[in-house]
Amino acid sequence: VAGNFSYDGTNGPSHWGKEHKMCLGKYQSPIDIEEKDVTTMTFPELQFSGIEGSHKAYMTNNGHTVMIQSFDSNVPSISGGSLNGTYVFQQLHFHWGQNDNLGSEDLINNHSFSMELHVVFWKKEYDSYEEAIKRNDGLTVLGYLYQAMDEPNPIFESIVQQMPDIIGVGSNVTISDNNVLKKLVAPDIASAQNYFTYSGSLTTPPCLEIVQWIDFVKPQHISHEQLAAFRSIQSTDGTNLTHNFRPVQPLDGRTVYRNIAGVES
Ligand code: B30
Ligand code: ZN
Repeated sequence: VAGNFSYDGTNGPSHWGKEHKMCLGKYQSPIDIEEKDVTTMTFPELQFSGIEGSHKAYMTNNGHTVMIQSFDSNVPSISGGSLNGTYVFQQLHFHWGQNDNLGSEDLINNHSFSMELHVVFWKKEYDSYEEAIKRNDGLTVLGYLYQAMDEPNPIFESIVQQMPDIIGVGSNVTISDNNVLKKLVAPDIASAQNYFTYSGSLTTPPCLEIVQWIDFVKPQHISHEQLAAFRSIQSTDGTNLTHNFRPVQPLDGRTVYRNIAGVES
């Protein structure tokens, strides 16, 4: 829990730049990805390690999202793709909206999805998260878009069932499902090479411009009811955290790439 930023009023996104100058920078996230403007590219295979097996994980209400971390020695990592080096899992968290028609941070062709999952990794070469965030290639974040539907997604069963335990800011609970991390970090190996990638920032203060974004093209799904559970947690100001997405920021000449998987060699 850091800072007193929020998503409305005098601490809302348009005011973040007063205390955090970098939020006014040129390479901010999220963005609207226009498919007609992307540059196709064949990157080396994006590789996931350490996702097999179970991971003890806990979830926290940090006042601005539901965050999941692991206290397991078997930590997921990723390499390949547009990345230079190996990146180690730090945490994952969610962004959602007041209703199911909005909530994702990144947009595709100006279309909002109902929720977005961010899986945050730091560059192993820098030895710790705290050191990595001082470097311009310190982090990579995987973005998964979720569309609300009638059908529940079994991945969210334990999270939704345990949500009442983290209503208060600062509260946390051990997640009963030890496979939740694996299922959220790499839900669909068949679609894992189909992504957009671009250079951007943290989407919350301090808005550091240190993130290689990897946004998967294929949306995942969640039920309307499961999504509603996320809106039940409290925010720093004591009201319900009904929404926590930052509006899109100017692309300002940046290139967004789309990976077109090559032939395996
Ligand atoms: S995001 O994926 O671009 N939304 C941070 C990491 C990823 C994103 C945004 C922010 C980050 O590291 N923030 C500062 C550290 N935070 C972690 C956090 O997620 O939430 C720790 C903290 O406060 O003390 Cu609030
Ligand atoms: Zn995020």
